[in-house]
Parts: sequence; structure tokens; C-alpha cells
Amino acid sequence: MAQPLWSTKYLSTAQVAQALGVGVSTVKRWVDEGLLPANRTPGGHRKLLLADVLRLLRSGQLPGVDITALGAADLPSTERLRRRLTEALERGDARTVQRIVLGSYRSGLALEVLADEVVAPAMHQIGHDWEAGRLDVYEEHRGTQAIAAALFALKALLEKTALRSMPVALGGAPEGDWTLLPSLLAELILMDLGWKVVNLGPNTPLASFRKAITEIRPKLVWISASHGLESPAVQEQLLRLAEEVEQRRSTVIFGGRGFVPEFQQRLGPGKFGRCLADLAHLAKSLHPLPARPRRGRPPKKARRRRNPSTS
Ligand code: B12
Repeated sequence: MAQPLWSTKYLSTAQVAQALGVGVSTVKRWVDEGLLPANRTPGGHRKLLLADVLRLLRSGQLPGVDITALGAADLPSTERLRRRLTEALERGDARTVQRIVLGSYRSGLALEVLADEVVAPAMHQIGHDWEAGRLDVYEEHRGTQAIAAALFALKALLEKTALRSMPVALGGAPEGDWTLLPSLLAELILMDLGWKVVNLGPNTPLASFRKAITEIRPKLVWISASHGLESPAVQEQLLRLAEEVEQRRSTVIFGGRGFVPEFQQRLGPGKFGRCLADLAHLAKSLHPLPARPRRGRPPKKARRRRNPSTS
């Protein structure tokens, strides 16, 4: 069987042209104009990183694209991915966990779908199995380490293809909440959508959130809580923080099962997300990805927006 193209990481302009349904000269021009970053081989040929092409595809700006030519045809359903991931997490099979995460991304699965429909339900299942006594706590911890390692590997991949001149997003979990995954997933989703991300991670005191927001001045702030935030005093402080963020003309979004329904109501509409797709939706509305390339010359704006990494 032919190897999927994504396993090679780099694509030729001819492969990209075939997959996108455009001429080779158009792809070359997009590269030369900086719309699609590329490297050059010693022989002067342009080589494109699959992740960059997939970013354009995931943005939904390229109708009629033959994604199968990029080797993504064999992407299993999220249901099957979830089952495979759960089994690998429960066995502590970190290599398979990494293969599932990186393979899903390279196959074009949107990261918010990976988060909401694959990773979160797999972790929920692990939580249930632990509660039911089917798993020991060490198995839950080992699974958390395995998925965190895979997500950090994905982060390293995303860093290589980060866009330039990005708006800043900042977030994390409040003090007393040690959960790592929701904010790590939020970070990856935002990076993939072209944001520069400052993830403060778990257990961040609200005073430090406030200081970071003042100093870094992000355009978007997310706060994730996984463990019940029932304390009225903490809720008050969070509401005040939300007000302060808005006074700075930034946008704030809360999410996670730790935010009790009364708090969600007090937040008001649009400030609570049930899933990370809500965060992605908000991020896209605040900072749309570069416009869909036209056939022929890309708009001047796009040329200024990205610097080609061509040598
Ligand atoms: C792994 C885990 C831990 C690990 C975390 C390790 C780590 N460093 O990350 C450890 C061992 C630390 C842990 C400890 C505890 N845990 Co725990 N844990 C879990 C478990 C199994 C998975 C959590 C996870 O990572 N999920 C994956 C994420 C991606 O999914 P998610 O949290 O559901 O997030 C989704 C949405 O909520 C939303 N979302 C989340 N954040 C955000 C943010 C924004 C902006 C938006 C828009 C959306 C959004 O989108 C996400 C993706 O769909 C859950 C089980 C479960 N059902 O979730 C229990 C769970 C969260 N833990 C629970 C409990 C009770 C505890 C402990 C109190 C246990 C104890 N007695 O000590 C402690 C508390 C520790 C603390 N204060 O932090 C309960 C929480 C109940 C509650 N609502 O309060 C759960 C639900 C298990 C259960 N069924 O009882 N836990």
C-alpha cells in the first residue's frame, strides 16, 4: 500500500496543485508571494510543509479541494479514534497515543474536533473507569501523562509553522485547579488558528492572571476550571476579572465543568463556552485566518501579512 503523503511531511508544488485543484504555476506564485510558506531544496525546488497546506484546508477557504490527494482519505471516524485513544491511554501505550494525536492532525482533523470529540470523551471514560474501580489511580495518571506528552509533541510541530504578526491570547486554570489538558488543548487550537498563545497552565492565582493581562495585554483571555468553583468569593473575583478584561477592550471566555450554572448565568451571554469548538469559533471571529487565495495573484494584503520562509 502507498505511504500516506503526510508521513513525508514535505510536499512538492505539483502534489499541492493536484490536491487543491489549481495549476502548478499558481501554487508557485502563492509561495513566491508569501501566501504559502515553503522551503527550497538545494536544487531550487519549492517544498511545502503539509501542515501549512492543511491549515488552509482546515480554514474551509478552499472549496472543491481533493483532500484524498494529501493522504487524508484514511482518516477514521472520531468515534473510532476515541475508542482507539481510550484503549491506548488505559494500557499506558504512549507511542500509540502520540500516533493517534499527530496522525489526526496531519490528516486534517480540526483540533477543536480532536479536543471535544476524541480527547475529552476518552478522558471522561478514564474518569468513569476509575470511579467504577476498573482502573487504579496510577493508570489514570499514566494516561494523563501520555496524552499530555502527545499534545506537547503536537505543540512542537505547530511552533514550526506559526504565522507571523499574530494577536495574543492568554489563559489557564485558576488556583487550586491542577487540570492541565483543557488549557493545553486551548493553546494548540489557538496556535493553529494563527494566535500567539501564552498558556499559564494549571493552578494560577487570580492576582497573577491580572498581572499577566496587564503586562501582556492579550486580545483574548480564556479561563478553564474543571473542579467545582462554588466559593462565592472566588466567583466574585472572577466576575471582576472579566469586567477588567473587557474594560481593556479584550474578550474573555470561561469554560469547563468547574463553573457552576449560577456562575454561568451571572457571566451573561457569550462568555461561557461548553466546548473548545466555542473557543475556536470566538477566536475565528476575532481574528479570521488569511483570506482565501484567488486563482492568480494573491491580494497585496496577503503578501504583506506573511513572510515567506523561502531561502
Ligand atoms: C485527569 C483528571 C484529574 C487529574 C488531572 C491531571 C492533570 N494534571 O491534568 C488529577 C489527578 C490532578 C485530578 C484530581 C482531582 N480530580 Co479529577 N479528573 C480527571 C479526569 C479523569 C480528566 C480531566 C481531563 O483532563 N479531561 C479532559 C478535558 C479536555 O475535558 P473537560 O475537562 O471535560 O473539558 C471540556 C469542556 O469542559 C470544555 N472546556 C474545558 N475548559 C474550557 C475552557 C474554555 C474557555 C472553553 C470554551 C471550554 C472548555 O471543553 C473541553 C473539551 O471538550 C476527570 C474526568 C472527567 N469526566 O473529565 C476528573 C474530574 C474532573 N476530577 C474530579 C475530581 C473530583 C477530582 C479531585 C477533587 C479528586 C480528589 N478527591 O482528589 C481532584 C481535584 C484536584 C484539583 N483541585 O485540581 C471530578 C470533578 C467533579 C467536579 N465537577 O467538581 C471529575 C469530573 C471526575 C468525576 N467524575 O468525579 N483529576
